Amino acid sequence: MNMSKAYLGMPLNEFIIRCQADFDYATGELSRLLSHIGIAAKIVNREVNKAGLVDILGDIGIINTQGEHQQKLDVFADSQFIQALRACGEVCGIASEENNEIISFDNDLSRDGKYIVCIDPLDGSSNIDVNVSIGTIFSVYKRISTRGQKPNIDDFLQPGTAQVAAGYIIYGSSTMMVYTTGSGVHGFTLDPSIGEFCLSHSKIKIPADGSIYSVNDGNYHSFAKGVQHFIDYCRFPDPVSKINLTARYTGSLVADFHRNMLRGGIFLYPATDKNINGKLRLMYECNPLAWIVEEAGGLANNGNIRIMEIKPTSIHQRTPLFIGSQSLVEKAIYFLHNKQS
Ligand code: AHM
Ligand code: MG
Repeated sequence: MNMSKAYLGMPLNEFIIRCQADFDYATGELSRLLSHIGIAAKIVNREVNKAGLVDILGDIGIINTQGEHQQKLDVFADSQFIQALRACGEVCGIASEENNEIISFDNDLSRDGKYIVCIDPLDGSSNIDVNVSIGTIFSVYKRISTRGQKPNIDDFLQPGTAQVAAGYIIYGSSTMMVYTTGSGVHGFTLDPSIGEFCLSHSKIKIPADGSIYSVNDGNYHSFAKGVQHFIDYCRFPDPVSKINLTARYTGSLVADFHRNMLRGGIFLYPATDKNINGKLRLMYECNPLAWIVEEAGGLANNGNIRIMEIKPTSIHQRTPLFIGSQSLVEKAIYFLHNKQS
């Protein structure tokens, strides 16, 4: 199907249905699942937008599985996505950043569901209370276990290469949903006047090169030497090629990633003394963005292998991440391996 500019402005649900034939198994189940994610995203967006007006900002006094304080909006977003995915009937279970264990949906319809979902319902928690963009990141896999039964951990511990859909929602100056099912990356902007996500960015491609680097510079001294050399390279213009990189870092992965996707750049969260495996979670932060960036022509690597080839051993595992424009990720990997002293 030619997903040309002719589809610009088309509502998400209609676009998903029109593109259904692009899936290997066009039965409508994945389409329904994505539509339900879109509905939950609109509800979360509504709460995010009025967050300063109602009592939904702040910390609820509970530490989540990652040892981080849960914010009220985190918990709200988590319950909205759980509710939407349970209601759609295509999903038998989910893994969420906000819950220690996998959640199995124990009703007849869901038990028969073909898919599992890994989700970070509200990423960028430190930015929730200060009005900086935040996001949702999700990844969809076909279950391995038999339909009709409860899902098990093996359904979740699949490598990113097995994803059948991946996406993110950015609650920013406008709200966007960006996703791929393996036939390009498509972006939909929420039109608040009609309450619909409408196609605004068709077949997104990340520039092969870029001028932005996004890293928490405060961690510089606890990065490996190779990473420090790469950052030095980014900081100081190359006198020959006159490359002049710009630093941009919000502390919200989705916002940093989205900007770099559109403008060209690299986001890195390497291992640090405190987080020896990096900070970001493989299953619901790195894998979905890795597939999106590769589908858009970029790269995602942990310093040694493609993010999507990592064989997961636990649902909340972390990994170093180097993601973005091809030339910059290749350059970072080169520095990692060749500039260790
Ligand atoms: P969260 O899932 O608790 O929000 O943490 C993930 C966030 C990412 O959005 C962001 O890239 C990173 O943590 C920022 O971490 P740091 O504050 O260490 O730079
Ligand atoms: Mg997160």
